[in-house]
Amino acid sequence: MTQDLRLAVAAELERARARTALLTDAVDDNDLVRQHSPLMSPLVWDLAHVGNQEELWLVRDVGGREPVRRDIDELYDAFKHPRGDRPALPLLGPAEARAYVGQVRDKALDVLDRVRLDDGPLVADGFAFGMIVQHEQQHDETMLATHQLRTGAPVLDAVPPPQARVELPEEVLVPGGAFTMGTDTEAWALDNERPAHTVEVPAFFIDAAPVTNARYAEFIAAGGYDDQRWWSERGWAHRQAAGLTAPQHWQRDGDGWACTKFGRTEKIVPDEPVVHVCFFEAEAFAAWAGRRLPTEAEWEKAARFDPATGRSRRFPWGDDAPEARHANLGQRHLSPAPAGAYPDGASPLGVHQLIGDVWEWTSSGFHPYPGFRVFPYEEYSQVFFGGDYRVLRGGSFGTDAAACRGTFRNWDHPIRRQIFSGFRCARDAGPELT
Ligand code: AVJ
Ligand code: FE
Repeated sequence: MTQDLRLAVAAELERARARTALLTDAVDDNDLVRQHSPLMSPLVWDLAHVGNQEELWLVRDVGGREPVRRDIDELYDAFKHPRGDRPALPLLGPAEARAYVGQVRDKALDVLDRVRLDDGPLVADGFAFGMIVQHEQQHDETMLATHQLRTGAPVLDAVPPPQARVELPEEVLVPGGAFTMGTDTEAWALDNERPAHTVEVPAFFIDAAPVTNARYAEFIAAGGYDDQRWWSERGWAHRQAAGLTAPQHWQRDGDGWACTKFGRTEKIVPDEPVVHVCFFEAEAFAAWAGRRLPTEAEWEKAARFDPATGRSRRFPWGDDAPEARHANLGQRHLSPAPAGAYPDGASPLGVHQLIGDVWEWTSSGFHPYPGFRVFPYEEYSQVFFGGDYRVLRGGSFGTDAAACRGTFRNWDHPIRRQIFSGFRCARDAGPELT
């Protein structure tokens, strides 16, 4: 590894830690150890878990060093204790957890200084460090979702997202034909994004932007939540059992709607993407609108396919790393941005806001690509393949650029909506356009 790469890795580790500190220093100790929802860990668990993963991979595995704490691995193993049980565990307290992650970080930086970065696939291109950066950023997004579920006075601040700058068409035609899905060249891509492979995708139309609050409110006003026709069998059963009537965090406000964002209640912004809907709600909206959700392959083709060259790009706008003008990422804003706010991030075909704003539900389950190889551990992806999950793509306003790219795959249960989840619709183009 070159000195430049070492410096870049250290900067990414530091950036992730600054965000972790912001999310955990914003609340008092009582709020750190409390459970804000049975779906979430106490924030203090995420904090020490981030340090424990860093210790396991960077300090012990890459560095070959002695454990910082050999007694706590089990407490912070996500597979040993479901989130709902974590508050009752003998967890490190706030001060202990902060001291622990600091000690681990000091050792990890020392390992980074001394490691030979050409010493095998785990460290090639700084992969193990990149994996740990992404892991911390993913937990930071999870902690941000916990903040959204927290009650009480607001503690997070951010400037509002940019306004719409362009008018968008309803939908865009993506021509039929083969494209390259997944990657062999993205240095920090996780195992489930590999390998690159060719997929035949017939022509389809896809929304130019995610479905907005205004459109979603029309679905509600049209009685969409009470009309079984639009819902799958499982979706309807869940709608009934959970009593769903609107996205999470929405409340009636006169004859309109308000929503609460991180402790502040405001009128819904009509042209912002709808957020906090589950897969079943997305599916029902699409059926009501005479559309369907895109498959994962369709989403990735819309995001990466360059019709001029036939090649797949890293991002909709090209191969350059995300900048603030491209996409609403990284918790710079505490909200998705209105449709048309990021013309610089559009794909060559004119599909907007694929990256950032809201995670987008696709109709696809979570499966390995042909030729998949576990790397470096089964518990990241392999154990989830074929489970009751749907793939989400593109990242949200709470996703950091380090954990977001055109190939990045997220997944969750179809009933979940505490994540920053929205969607866009698609439809078949028909043979005459293929
Ligand atoms: C890929 C976002 C589903 O948060 O459960 C964090 C990422 N894996 N620690 C999750 C992850 C292990 C994962 N998701
Ligand atoms: Fe984790």
